[in-house]
Amino acid sequence: MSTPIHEHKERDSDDSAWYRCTPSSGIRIADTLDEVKSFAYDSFDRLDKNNDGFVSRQELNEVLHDHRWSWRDRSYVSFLLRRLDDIKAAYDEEWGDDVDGISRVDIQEYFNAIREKIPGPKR
Ligand SMILES: [Ca+2]
Repeated sequence: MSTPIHEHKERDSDDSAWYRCTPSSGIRIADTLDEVKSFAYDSFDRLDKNNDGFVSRQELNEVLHDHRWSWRDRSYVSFLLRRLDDIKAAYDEEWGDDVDGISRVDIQEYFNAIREKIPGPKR
């Protein structure tokens, strides 16, 4: 685990500055979404600390305040936290109402759906 050399202020990682930078560019927003999706997928096992198959609000909040994660990683986590309700509703697991968290399937369904709404070239 590396030691952060320079930390942005908490406000920066907790807010959507990087997202606001791309107000009109569908292509760049699409790239950002792809980055968040890749992060959520690649880091799922690390985010799901109790290995129940869901990344819960609490687990995301812990990462958000864990400075061993880079500010960029935490900005992705912040993105996921703000959209947690939307993401977990993307796919109905039969026990979905009981779990305040998102599964890999939720992530896949959510980003597939949101990607359809963004103008710009599809890959
Ligand atoms: Ca979990």
